[in-house]
Amino acid sequence: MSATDGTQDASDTWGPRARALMPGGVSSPVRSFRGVGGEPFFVERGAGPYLFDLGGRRLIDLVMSYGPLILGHAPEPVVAAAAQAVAEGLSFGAPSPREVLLAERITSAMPAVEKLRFVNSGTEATMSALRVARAATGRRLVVKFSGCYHGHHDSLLIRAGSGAATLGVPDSAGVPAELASLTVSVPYNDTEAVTRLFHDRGPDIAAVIVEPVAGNMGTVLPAPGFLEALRALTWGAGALLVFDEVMTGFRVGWGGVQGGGVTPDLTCLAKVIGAGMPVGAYGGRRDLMALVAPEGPVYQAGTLSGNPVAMAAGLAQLDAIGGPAFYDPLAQATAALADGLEERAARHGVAAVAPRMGGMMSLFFAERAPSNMAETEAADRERFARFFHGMLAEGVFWPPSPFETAFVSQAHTPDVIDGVLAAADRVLARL
Ligand code: HOZ
Repeated sequence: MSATDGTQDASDTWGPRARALMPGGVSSPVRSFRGVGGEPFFVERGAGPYLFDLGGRRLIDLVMSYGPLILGHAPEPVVAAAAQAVAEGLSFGAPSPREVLLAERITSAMPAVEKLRFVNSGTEATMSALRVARAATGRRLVVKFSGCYHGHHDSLLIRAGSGAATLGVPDSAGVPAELASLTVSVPYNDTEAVTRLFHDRGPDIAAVIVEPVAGNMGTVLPAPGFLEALRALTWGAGALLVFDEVMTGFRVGWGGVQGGGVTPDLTCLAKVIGAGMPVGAYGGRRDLMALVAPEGPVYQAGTLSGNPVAMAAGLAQLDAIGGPAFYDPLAQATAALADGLEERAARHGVAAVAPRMGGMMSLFFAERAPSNMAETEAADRERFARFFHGMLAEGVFWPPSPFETAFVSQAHTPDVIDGVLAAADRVLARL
């Protein structure tokens, strides 16, 4: 659909039509701007670091489809690979070589992922990983952390972050209490609470699932020793450690957060490995993945899983990234943005912190970086909403919730970062 195709050319004509037919007028709740007020714009196209809306605006994009677009919008090698795959057939329902090639790239970058299964989203990946964990251990209980978001399946919509936190429904309606009681949520970074839980209920715990750098309550970093403690506790109790690297995988480094040394039993991936196409994967120890059908008794399937166009896009993106050397410049660009925002906020007397890791970061209007959900909730949300709308008016699209992460891509060159900072300077001066 083009702004110039003779239909309609502005978001305020599409919004009512969308809201008449789709809940909130959106296909995923966080897009509705409910966390900041107002109505979303409609996108015409993306290019590099920019989104172009139907009103003719060019916006510097820091949402970047919530993470997959690490090379920017519509990067030439990814578009070319996807276009060629489209020409060769949209879906086969049979194996094709690109699945093997993408699996080889992922497993060589993440040695703990010895074997994997492609799915269509992060939600499917975490849902399936928990099924494997329960089958492998014969236990039912799952431990998660408040503010972590692992997709929208029933077992994990418990004290969930992202849109669920933004809309005030962290424990979604429609999840049976019996099922919810099988998930225990504890505060992120609270090693003592997890230790107590293992002391009390260790033999019942099938798995601990964690975002090893949290990105769905804004960006919250793991405290030193937190992930190591989870590893030790799960090992000690015969439970599995599941890293949800949907956001961090191939985003904070070539080997994800687990490249830093803590090895999970199972890993969930999506976003960057699909380059913006609907792709997810779960994988891990060979003996665990041997439980998955058709090798084992854990059933999990998908007509579109391993889709050839999605595989082609993901493969082209990982090949363009190339390896670990890609990530230093990305982290530097992100740090330049985060440091620059903190400096400008301080200059204008606005309390703000910008935690960052690799190509992800947040801005919290708070005195110090939050370490858990309660602290992210305590940051000034009203001020965040004014910052968001101020930036949008200045031509910068920041994530429309303090419980989302901003993403920097390779296309966010120093001049683009300078443009964001110049806009932020004007906005922060008025906050
Ligand atoms: N934090 C979400 C993805 N992990 C944002 C995307 C969405 O819910 O639409």
